[in-house]
Amino acid sequence: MNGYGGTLLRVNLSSGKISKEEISDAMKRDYLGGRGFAVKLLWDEVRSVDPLSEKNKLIFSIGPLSGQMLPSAGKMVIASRSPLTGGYGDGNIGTMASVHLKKAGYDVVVMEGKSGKPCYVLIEDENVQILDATDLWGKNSFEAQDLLEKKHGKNSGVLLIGPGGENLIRFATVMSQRGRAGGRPGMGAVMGSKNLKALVIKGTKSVLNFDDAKLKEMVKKGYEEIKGKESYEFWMKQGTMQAFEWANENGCLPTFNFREGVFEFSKEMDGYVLERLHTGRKGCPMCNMQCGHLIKDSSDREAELDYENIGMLGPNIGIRSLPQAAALNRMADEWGLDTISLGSCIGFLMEASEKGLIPEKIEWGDFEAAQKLTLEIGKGEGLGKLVSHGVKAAAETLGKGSQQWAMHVKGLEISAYNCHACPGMALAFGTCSIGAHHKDAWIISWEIANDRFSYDKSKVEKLIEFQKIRGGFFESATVCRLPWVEVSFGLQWYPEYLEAVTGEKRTWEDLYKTGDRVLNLVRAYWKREVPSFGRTWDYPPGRWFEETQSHGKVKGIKVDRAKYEQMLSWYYELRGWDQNGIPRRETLENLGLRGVAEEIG
Ligand code: PTT
Ligand code: SF4
Repeated sequence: MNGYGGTLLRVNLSSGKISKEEISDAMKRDYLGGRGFAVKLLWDEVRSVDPLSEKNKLIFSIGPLSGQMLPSAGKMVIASRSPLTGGYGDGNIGTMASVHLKKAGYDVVVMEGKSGKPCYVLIEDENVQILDATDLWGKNSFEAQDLLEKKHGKNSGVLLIGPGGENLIRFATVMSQRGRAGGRPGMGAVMGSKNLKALVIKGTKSVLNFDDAKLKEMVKKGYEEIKGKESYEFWMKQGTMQAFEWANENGCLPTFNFREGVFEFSKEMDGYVLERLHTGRKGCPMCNMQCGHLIKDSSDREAELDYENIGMLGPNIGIRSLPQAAALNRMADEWGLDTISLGSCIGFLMEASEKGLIPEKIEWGDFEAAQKLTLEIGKGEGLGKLVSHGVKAAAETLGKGSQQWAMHVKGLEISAYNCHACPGMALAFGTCSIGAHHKDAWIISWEIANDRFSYDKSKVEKLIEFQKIRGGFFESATVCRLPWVEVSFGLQWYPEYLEAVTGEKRTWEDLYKTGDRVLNLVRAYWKREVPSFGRTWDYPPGRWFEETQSHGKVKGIKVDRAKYEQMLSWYYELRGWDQNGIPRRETLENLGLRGVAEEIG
């Protein structure tokens, strides 16, 4: 099938063996790419392994649209069995490595085993080498990127870890291009456990598409459509930071470890402040709506901002200065730590201190303390050790009721949306494939604009529709979803792009079915790998059920547990899962997953 590199590359870091396999058309048709390829490989090859042992595998995969010259297509999925959650984990990173991987002729790289010493892998088309990385080990992700670019060229695709990944911090991410991060559920730690500092890719071949002329014409129209959208201008000014003011107004801005949803000082650090401090913009390849906004942080260093980062490293820990939150963001990028989990861990420690559960005094908003904690977390030392496995594990260690306000689902810390008064988004976090991430369904903006307080079945149906598009399609086609989400770029373009690239005609109904296959296989993977997995894993933390915010427009409101239960039951019914949340045999069989049904049956 056209549009793919067509080859899976396997690198065994224990034995040094490098091998290549053809990817079948059936695999391409059934799983599309990215997340689809990753979960199929994990299902087939990674069972009952310690996520940080050499038996785990780390998968880098792209889809038919990734790396192509079309809107926002420079994305790549990085997946593995997660050391943070124990289940399926992945992330989606924007990187030149996506373009180079496609041009080198590969769709998937599977990293296996463990190198005896620090190494990096260099892929130059057919030529693949495992090289010494002793001099890179211990370097932060900016320094190591500089050194690798110096050696292999400024335009090479580089994926790498910072010291957080080397130190096996369970929410370490993979980094690229000084500020792109991917793989929230500890993909950086898996990379570190293999002694793999980096992957450098240089591809020079052209991609064989089915109809390049048609693709070119449609792509031109696509880019024009994006630029012509009403919301484009404002997006270019604030990017994802436009959500800051909106979240605050609607009581969703995570504040003081998600205790509140309105931050008194939000005007000191929202998107308009960003506009005033703006020094430049960065982004992923092929994108004409780049969202990486740069400012000078409190140490006068350049930092790339996003709403999630600032929400979690600002109000969530009581910090009221944008340059200070940016400095923590920059530290997280250097250390290769996920900003969302980092903000949640610091918030957890601040609350523990306030409640007298730990002897250390750490005040909300104490920037120096937050910097110190970030370093300790990156090293896994001092108080950082308590949270280096995430807030779920920290609360299990600490006890004393802290489980109620350890803000995670399935062990993954919650992205920056407080849901005391957003039951649909609470369910989206509850049922996301990798734990509490907004990537599979950001229903919150629809929910607030439509019927915020309802617990109707129609809301559950809407949630599933979002999951099919976002978690199903975008993660497997492996292109950025933000053109659609943020400027309403037409979804109808994607089947057309796919046809021009692969030569296969697919409707959105077909793509939904592919997405369902992928999401059901992810669910089956959780069931197989985590013995206690079931309904109880699909609940957000007690804080949203038992506590309310003290001020703002949703003051006094909390998620109604009985109604959440009802929504969850409808969700399972609509998905074709039993009431313990496990896919039914006929659901799996209808998706061509009979063998999977037999294994988890
Ligand atoms: C993503 C998660 C997000 S989602 C953000 S900000 W966001 C955080 N960014 C981090 C960062 O930066 N540094 C850091 N050390 N940790 C970080 N952790 C957080 O990671 C990201 C963009 C964004 S910005 C979003 S919404 C969209 N996410 C997409 C997605 O998931 N799928 C998809 N097909 N397209 C997407 N487009 C957008 O990509 P994870 P990136 Mg990301 C500094 O990684 O694990 O998926 O978690 O990759 O290149 O940085 O792009 O307001
Ligand atoms: Fe990357 Fe942002 Fe563009 Fe998406 S919108 S491709 S995340 S720069």
